Amino acid sequence: KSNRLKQVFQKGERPAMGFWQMLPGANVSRILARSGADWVIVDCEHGNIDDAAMHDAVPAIAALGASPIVRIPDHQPWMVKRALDSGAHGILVPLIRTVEEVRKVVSSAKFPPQGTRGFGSPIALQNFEPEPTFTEYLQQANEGLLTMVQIETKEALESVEEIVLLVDVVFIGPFDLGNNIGHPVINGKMDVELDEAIARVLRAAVAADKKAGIFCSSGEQAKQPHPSLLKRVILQDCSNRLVMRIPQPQLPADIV
Ligand code: 3PY
Repeated sequence: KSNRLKQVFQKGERPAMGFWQMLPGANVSRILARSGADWVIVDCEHGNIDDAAMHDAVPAIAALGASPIVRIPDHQPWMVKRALDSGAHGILVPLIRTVEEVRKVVSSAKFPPQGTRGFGSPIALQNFEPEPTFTEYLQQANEGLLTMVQIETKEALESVEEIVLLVDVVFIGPFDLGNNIGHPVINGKMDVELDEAIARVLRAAVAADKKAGIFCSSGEQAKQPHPSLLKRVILQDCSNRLVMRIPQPQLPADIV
């Protein structure tokens, strides 16, 4: 199926918006995918979603035209493989620390010669329309899949200018990033050090002409202009329904 998130990125006319699925069930996926989201994150890191539930959620989302993106629990190659074999249009990788980890993730997401991904699942192949030949599939999968890593550790922040060159999207986890640099989000408020850390991620994305994204905790938050992210970030409707916006990286003049 076409990768809607990638298309929104390619057009570049507006931020992409998505929801966060933390509860299992294909009907939960359908409700989220139907609500106009460009993408739905199937959260296998913190959500109550195991491997079988992921395999139910991903095709349900894709069938409704949104992009299923799996947040894998860790950066292990076998987790990348299982998420992509389920038909995900991309992966979101949490708690990245080093450039080497990112290289490994990207390599595990691509078939040879670009990477080291193993082939075996007919499911992912059938997700492409029209169904490609085997050779076409390998090429389309390598070109089409989105690699997204979270910048939410001190180490990743310090290497973000290098990391961003390797992936499609750098995605800020403000809660973990705040905790890991010693400036946690308190009552929804970010202090100046966290704000500057976020701005650094955006600067890196702008310089590399890549996409950046961030998680927001409320609809209100997404509507408010953020000193670093301008207006469009991510929002949460209620505890289990999050809307996320991946902005065109843009910086206010006083930060550039
Ligand atoms: C964070 O804010 O740390 C996240 O990863 C959002 O889930």
